[in-house]
Amino acid sequence: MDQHPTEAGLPALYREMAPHHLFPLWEVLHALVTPAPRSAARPALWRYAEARDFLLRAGALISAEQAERRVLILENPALPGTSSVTPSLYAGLQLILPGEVAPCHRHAQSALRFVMEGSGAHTAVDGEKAIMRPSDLVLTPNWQWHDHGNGSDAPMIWLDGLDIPTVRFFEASFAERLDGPAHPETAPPGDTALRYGRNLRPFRGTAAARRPGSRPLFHYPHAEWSAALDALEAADAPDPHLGHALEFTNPADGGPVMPTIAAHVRRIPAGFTTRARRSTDGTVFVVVSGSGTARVEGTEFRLEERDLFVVPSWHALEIEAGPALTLFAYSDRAAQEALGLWREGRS
Ligand code: GTQ
Repeated sequence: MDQHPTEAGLPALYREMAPHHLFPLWEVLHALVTPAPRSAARPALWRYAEARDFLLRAGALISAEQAERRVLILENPALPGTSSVTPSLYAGLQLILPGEVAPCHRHAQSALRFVMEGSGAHTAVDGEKAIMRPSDLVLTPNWQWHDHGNGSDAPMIWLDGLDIPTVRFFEASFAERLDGPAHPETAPPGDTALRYGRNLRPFRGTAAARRPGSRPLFHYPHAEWSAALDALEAADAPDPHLGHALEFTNPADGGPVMPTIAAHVRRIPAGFTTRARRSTDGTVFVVVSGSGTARVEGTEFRLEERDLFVVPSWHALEIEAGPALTLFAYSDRAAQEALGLWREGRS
């Protein structure tokens, strides 16, 4: 007896069901539940000098105030029209010219800033300025008021890393503008680091609770993280897959800097080549210093200082340093770990 029912009637059944918004899983199951990640994104590199040129041209045509945020989006070439660098993350280069202000707002999206160029402009978070220097990391966690200003005499450019596509996916976006360009000052610059930057957090119900106890810090200066990386390099052999790597943490819980975004720095010693490593968190990299080559699943990028590149989920990455390479990186690893999804593979 034939155990298999005839499949001849299926196309007709599909045609009849489709207007009722009903579809057969068995036709798509293996594309939905894949044995390993198949990223929709593609590896891509942006030369800083090229992007900077376009950004400065925009600076001559629109003010930071007019634009609200004068930013060029780094869009993944395989995700056109999505303003996404990976399916979950956004990247942009923001320019603030001397004397300009980017007005105060807050939103559900979490943001980090990594300074590419210039010194002395600020991001104010809930009314406290972080004075930004090259390669500093500054956070604006979700729903915290923030404005930017440039009191220096040179253009400031930083990388914006946000979870815009993640918030869009969850359909959870809220945003509002503050009346007036800037939040009133609530504390002098550096106040937060002095109070809570030494493994302390605000004690709830006291005057110290000006910052949220669960996420008190927002400024991770280059001087501090690079000293830590230097010490690590002097003391240890490099990890074969990562070189020397340190993650930025939230001192309140030792976890990633924000609920959706994790950030770290790496040092690949001169002449060292890392072994191939994959991870499920598509990652945006900035070349802080040095030069070398990144091989991303067959695509090769020559890396020069301040270039930016993206490695999609589960793409094997090998990095070869010429002179020692220092990299900054951010990804959605924080969200993936919270959801029990994050994995890596080392070969
Ligand atoms: O500085 O608040 O690149 O809200 C995109 C959205 C920057 C910001 C971006 C934003 C910001």
